[in-house]
Parts: sequence; structure tokens; C-alpha cells
Amino acid sequence: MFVYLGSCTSHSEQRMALLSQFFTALLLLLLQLELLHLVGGSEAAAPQTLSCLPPPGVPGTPGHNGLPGRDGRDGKDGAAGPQGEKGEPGLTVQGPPGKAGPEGSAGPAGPAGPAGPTGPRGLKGDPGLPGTAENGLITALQSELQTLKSRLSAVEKVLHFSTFKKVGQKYYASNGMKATFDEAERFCAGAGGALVLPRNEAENKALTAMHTALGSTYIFLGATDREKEGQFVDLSKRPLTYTNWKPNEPNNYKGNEDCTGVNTDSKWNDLPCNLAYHVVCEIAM
Ligand SMILES: [Ca+2]
Ligand SMILES: [Ca+2]
Repeated sequence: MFVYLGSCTSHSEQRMALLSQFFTALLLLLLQLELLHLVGGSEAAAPQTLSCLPPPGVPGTPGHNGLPGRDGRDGKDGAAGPQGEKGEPGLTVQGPPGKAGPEGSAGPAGPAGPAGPTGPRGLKGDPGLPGTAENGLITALQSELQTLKSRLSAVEKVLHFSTFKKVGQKYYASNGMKATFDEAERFCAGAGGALVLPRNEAENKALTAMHTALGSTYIFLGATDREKEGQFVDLSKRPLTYTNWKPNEPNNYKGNEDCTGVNTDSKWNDLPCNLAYHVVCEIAM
């Protein structure tokens, strides 16, 4: 294999070839001179022709350079070279922008935030419409209307009875029937009222007039001591606030008097509940 090592190597080989040829020629020349010296020293009477040698010739011109030699064998692997210098940083190349993704759906509503601060006070409003007197009149008329409705309702109930008497804000009414205490209580409740029970002297006196109209002796009153002997209460089990007992009454005669009646003299007496007496109902307005 031929490896070109530069012109210097080629010239060096050429000089070596010239030197080799020069020393070869010089060696041949010295050998010829030595041979001539040996011949002249041993034979003095040698013919003249031998001691009169011709002068040496002029050296010829150098010959042409020989052909280049064959390529030498490859050398062994050399030692690793020094580490190279650090290279320059590379260029940053930015790619094209990506496409926008699909639009997402709205998320759920978040929790309600805290209450905000109190706002400024608003402007003063316009004055109200005059007519307080009108409003008062309307209110009075509404109240009167309600009273009239209540009275009308009471009158409509009383018209079902043959005998009645107005006492304050209520009517005492009867159709002349007689009944036991329990029957009398149910009858009056069914008529939209209650078994009569005077709360004052005036009401008690009104029952005397009913006696006259009915021709009765006793009228049942809405008071009993069924729950506890001797303690009379009204039909709502409230203690009585007005009474007008006869002397020595209530006596609970024969242990069978838990109901109450008023006599023609307006006095009260405890009576048997299972006997029949006149029934008078009170109907409030
Ligand atoms: Ca009794
Ligand atoms: Ca009695």
C-alpha cells in the first residue's frame, strides 16, 4: 500500500541512493589505487609504460533516480489523542404552534360566597297618601260588618226556637222541650249553642222570664260535680264564677244529685242528672 508522506521523504530517498552510488564508486577507485601501488613497489624495473598511467577522467553525470520503493506495512494503533475543545451550544429551534383543543363544558356552580357588606342607605321615599281618617273608617266598617255577621248568625240559630230572649250579647232560646242533662247538652250543642249557665244576676233574672214563658219549674244549668263531689264546674270544667244556690243546697240528695237546675224563684238546686227538666240554650252573638 502506497502512503504519500510528503516530498521530504521522496527527496531523502533520492539522496540516500546518490550517496550509495558515490561511496560505491569511491571504493572501486581506492581499490584500483591500491592495486597500482602493490605492482610498483615489488618490480622497480618494470617497463616505463606501466608507471606512466593516463590521468583520471572527469566524473560522469549522475544517473536518473530509481523507481520509488514499495509501500511499508501499516503501523500499530497510535495512542488516543487529547480531548477536543467543548463545542458551541446548539441553536434552539421553536416548532409551529399546536392546534386549539375542543371547547370543554362549563363546570358545576361553586358554593355561594359570603354575604357582602351592608349597602348605603336609600333615598327618602315619597310622602304617603293622606287619608288616615279614611283608613280608620274602613277599619271601623270592617269591624261593624264582622259584628253584624255574628249577630245575623245568632239570629238565624234562634229562629229555630219558639221562645227566646236577648240577654246582653247572647240569646236564651227554648222550644219548650224537657230532657235529661246529657240529652239537653247534646241538643244545645247541635243547635249551635250550649246549655244555659248564667254568669251574672241579670242573666239569672232572664231565666225567670223564661220560666214564665215556658210554664216550667226547673231549667237545667250547664254545671255539674260529676268529676269531684261538691265542686261544681262548667261544661268546660272551669270553676263557676257565679252561683245562686238555695239555702242548704247543693245537698247531693240521696247521693244522686250531680247536675244543676234553677227554680222559678231564680234559686239553684243540685238535681239528679237522669231526670227530665226544661231545656234552654244560650246562643252567643
Ligand atoms: Ca253531687
Ligand atoms: Ca239538691
